[in-house]
Amino acid sequence: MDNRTIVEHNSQNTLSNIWLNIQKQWAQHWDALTFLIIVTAKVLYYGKEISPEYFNPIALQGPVVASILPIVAIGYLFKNNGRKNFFYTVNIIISLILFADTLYYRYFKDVISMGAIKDSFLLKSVSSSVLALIKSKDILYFLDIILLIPLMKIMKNIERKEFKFRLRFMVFIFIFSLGVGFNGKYIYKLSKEQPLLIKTMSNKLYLTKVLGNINFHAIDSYNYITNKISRSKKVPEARIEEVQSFLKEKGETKGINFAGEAEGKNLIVIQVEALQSFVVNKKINGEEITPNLNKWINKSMYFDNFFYQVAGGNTSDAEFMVNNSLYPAASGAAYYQYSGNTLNSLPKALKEKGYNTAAFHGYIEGFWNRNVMYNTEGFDNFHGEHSFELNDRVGLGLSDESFFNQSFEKIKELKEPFYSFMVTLSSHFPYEDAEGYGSFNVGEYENTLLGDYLRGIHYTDKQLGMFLDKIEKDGLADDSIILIYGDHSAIPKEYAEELYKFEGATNPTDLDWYQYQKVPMLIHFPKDEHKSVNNTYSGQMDVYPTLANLFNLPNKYMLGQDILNSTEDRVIFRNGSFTNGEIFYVSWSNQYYDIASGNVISETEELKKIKQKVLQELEYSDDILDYDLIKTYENKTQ
Ligand code: GP9
Ligand code: MN
Repeated sequence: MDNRTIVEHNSQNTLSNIWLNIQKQWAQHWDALTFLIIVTAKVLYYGKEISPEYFNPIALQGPVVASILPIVAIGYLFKNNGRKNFFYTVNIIISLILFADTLYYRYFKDVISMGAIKDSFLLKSVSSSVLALIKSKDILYFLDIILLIPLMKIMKNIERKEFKFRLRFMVFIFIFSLGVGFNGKYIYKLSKEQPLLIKTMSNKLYLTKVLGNINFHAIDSYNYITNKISRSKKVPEARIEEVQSFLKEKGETKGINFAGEAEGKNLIVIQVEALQSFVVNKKINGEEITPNLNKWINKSMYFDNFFYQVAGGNTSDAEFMVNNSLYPAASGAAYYQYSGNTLNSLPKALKEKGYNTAAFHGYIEGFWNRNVMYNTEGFDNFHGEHSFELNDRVGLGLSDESFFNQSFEKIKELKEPFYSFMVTLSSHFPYEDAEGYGSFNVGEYENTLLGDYLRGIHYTDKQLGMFLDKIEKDGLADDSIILIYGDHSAIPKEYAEELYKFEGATNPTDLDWYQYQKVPMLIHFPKDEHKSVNNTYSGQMDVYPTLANLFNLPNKYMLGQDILNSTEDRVIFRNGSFTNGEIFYVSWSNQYYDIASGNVISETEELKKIKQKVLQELEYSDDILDYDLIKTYENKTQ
């Protein structure tokens, strides 16, 4: 053999050695490898199904592989035969989950969560139309399961080494840590980019899009189980009674003003996205920002010291308070955390009186877990994105114009008396849809966030005005109580300077910040009766008790107060800040402000006591929700 032939021969040898080695390794780990490859492909395929327009296989690959690695690791705890069966079975389970999630997505544009499983009515609605939702391409989720059968037969004849448990355990530790480490990295990155997303689970679909289906279910199950565990401890009987007598005391102060005034009337509640008080009765270049709202304020009972009290659940917290008069969750969103609770919500109480109830919001049903929570709250119907024709888009989705027009038609179909709860969408942060909002000259505020907001809220005001005028013209306003309020802040704290400049506030303090956190609230009575301005310091927690008095509903489990019958100014915020109309306590700086002078004042014994009472009330609210106490109390009385 000459030298050249020797080199060729050697390299041929190395190549065939490598090839042999690959074959050996494949024979040894074929089940784990096929599982990893196939399941990754399926999860990615599902990702494309739910996000055809934004699907990014490269970005999603890392989180998906990382989420499968811990399962692969578990497989190595089994002996050869058991491992093969384990991977095959888990593959079937994951395929079924992906398939179910795909159908659920086609129906609800959301992912199945533990809450949705508990609230099985959601699954029922999907299963009733399941055939219509299946597409032939869905076979892709299951094709491999059939094709794997002959492969398993072939591989059965190829011998594999049986490793001792110690070695298998080491492999388990290695792969598991790898998976958890990478996963941790991805989840941490997301929690930095969107700090509240994982805690509030506001947008389950987005979470699934960026972390993959398996990670979503892992996080959702983790949240579900930890919540269950933390709430599984038995509440002492004494505490149950303490909270009950507190509630009783609150509920006993029955009002005489306007009592039962609205009984039998329809109720139309409109929650307006990011509507804040600082735009009311203001003009830019001689043009009113919210001419329609201003007009209706003059025809209604208007509350000009009304605050939003939302926390981590933002929009959904506003909905939660208005329909339940319980404080938002201490962390996360009540709409997600307490969706399995028994609640004594406004729609339920009205239902008891023979009302038909419906919620309207022209956006993805699963957002903020609405499709689960509206059922828990007892709404007969939820008209979400699916119920509307998406014929006009502004901002996040269906335009307020089209939303109001289509909702009007649906409301007219409702059997009276009814309660319709409407949540608008177009004036949503970052208010960038200048084209959709239409022309409104924001003058010197052009190219600022505030300017964009003013244009957005001007647009929404116009749509709101047209809707209200229609209701009036139609005669519906004569038989209805219309209540309108803003859900939360429009200008985030980072942009506070723009707001201060607009308001001409110099050297603003925390008190100023809070004073700009007011949102408009009005109650319109038929024939413009009771038009007035009420200056009581109040907030979203007080809507339900006020309506309870007007509609003669029982006030059993409410922590807010009836504004029309209370002389007490009182707003408690989730972070422990509060005001009684004279002083304002800011929890994050632990400072008290005198509202009249704007000065910081020192804590007195009396103020300290109020502060403690405030914290106690928040704790009571948490207990009611954490331990599902309304269910306990209701069971007791049965
Ligand atoms: C979308 C909407 C937005 O459904 O209600 O919620 P937000 O971001 O304002 O809390
Ligand atoms: Mn909102």
